[in-house]
Amino acid sequence: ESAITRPKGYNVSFHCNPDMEKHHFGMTHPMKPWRLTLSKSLIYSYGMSFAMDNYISRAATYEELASFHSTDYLDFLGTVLPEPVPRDLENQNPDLKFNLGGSDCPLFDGLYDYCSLSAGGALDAARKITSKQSDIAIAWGGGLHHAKKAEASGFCYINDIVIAILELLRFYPRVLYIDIDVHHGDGVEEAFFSTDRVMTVSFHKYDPHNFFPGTGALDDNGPKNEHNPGAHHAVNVPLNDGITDEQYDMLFNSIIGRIVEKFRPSAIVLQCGADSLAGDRLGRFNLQVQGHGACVKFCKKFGLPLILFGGGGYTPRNVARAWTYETSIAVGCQDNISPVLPQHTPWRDQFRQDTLFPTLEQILGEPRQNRNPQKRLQEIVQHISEQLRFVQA
Ligand code: ZL4
Ligand code: CA
Ligand code: ZN
Repeated sequence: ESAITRPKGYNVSFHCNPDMEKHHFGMTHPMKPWRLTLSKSLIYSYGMSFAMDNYISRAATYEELASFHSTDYLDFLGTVLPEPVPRDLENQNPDLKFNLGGSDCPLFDGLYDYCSLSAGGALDAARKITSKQSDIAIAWGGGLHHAKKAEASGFCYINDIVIAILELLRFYPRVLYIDIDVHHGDGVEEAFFSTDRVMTVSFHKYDPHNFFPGTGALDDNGPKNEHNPGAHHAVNVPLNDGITDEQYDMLFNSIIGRIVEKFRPSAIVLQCGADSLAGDRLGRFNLQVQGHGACVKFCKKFGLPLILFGGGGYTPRNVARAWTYETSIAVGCQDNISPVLPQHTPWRDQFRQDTLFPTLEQILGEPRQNRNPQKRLQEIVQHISEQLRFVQA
């Protein structure tokens, strides 16, 4: 831990709020805000807080939420109350208003506070970037990419990412959004579908009938009308079960490398959903902490203003490992931290193994079968290269 010092020549800020982490979606719901507490405790155990500017994020105001969301939706979100007897089975709610109250997006105590704290952290991160007080801003409580203008979806109620990007667009001509959550970043894609100032790129498991949300095909690239400025500005990387670190790294580097060259973004927003890790309760990939973190390393290399958001991640011990490693990459101490978890880490037994980098065998026993033939990955890169011929900075 003594090896952790402030990065030279740049600033990293870290945005969180313990009040957000105490909320509960329900006993057996996969989304556990407590994973943020576990992540933070590992990050602090490594001494990384001394290398960053640490902020308790505030709640976003109604007006800030309304920069993207409809006031009808916000007014309803602000007044609905959880039912006295929680209902779990989906078919028992015939008409959900704004998709609120089903099993994916339940109504729980303090829901509005939870949402405004997530968005507040994302906005604080964006403002540290635009005021040039930070070069990299981290908000692991953000990244809720499925929320729509007037609809909750897939555990997401308020789209903190869209709100943060709208803030960046007040200062920067072009923003690149990259999403490595195992699910398609549909809410962010839709929000910026008709503009050429935001390019959205999502890597995800794609199986239209069997995996949520079912969108994000390779040829879903924005409005089909060539006169719409958003045409060609949505990039989708549909993947299958079992993709490995090596394959993901090859894809990520060649696709993001080409995009940065062509689109010339002024800032990058990276959604680091940790459900793309091996062993995730909802995920299907074979990514390790190293492979997930390699995406953060690659993005940092461009030296552009960078925001790191969280997102999915349903096996809390692995979420905490990934976001800890990625925080270390942001501050540049990744080669100085011990791969053995610090002795004094709170809840150390939660981690099962005492390493930051468990092997696939340790995580899964038997790794998931890889259903991504190399030839298909080459076709994906080829399609995207051709798509980028239509993109100009
Ligand atoms: C659960 O155990 O695929 C919710 C959701 C609640 C508690 C008990 C209720 C049992 C898995 C998921 C009934 C659950 C039925 N509980 C859920 C089409 C579906 C309708 C809802 O990472 N049922 C919907 C959403 C996805 C669907 C993924 C990812 C978010 C993010 C960013 C969102 N929805 C089928 C499923 C459980 C539950 C167990 C669940 N829901 C798994 N996948 C979904 O991208 C944060
Ligand atoms: Ca994704
Ligand atoms: Zn996800």
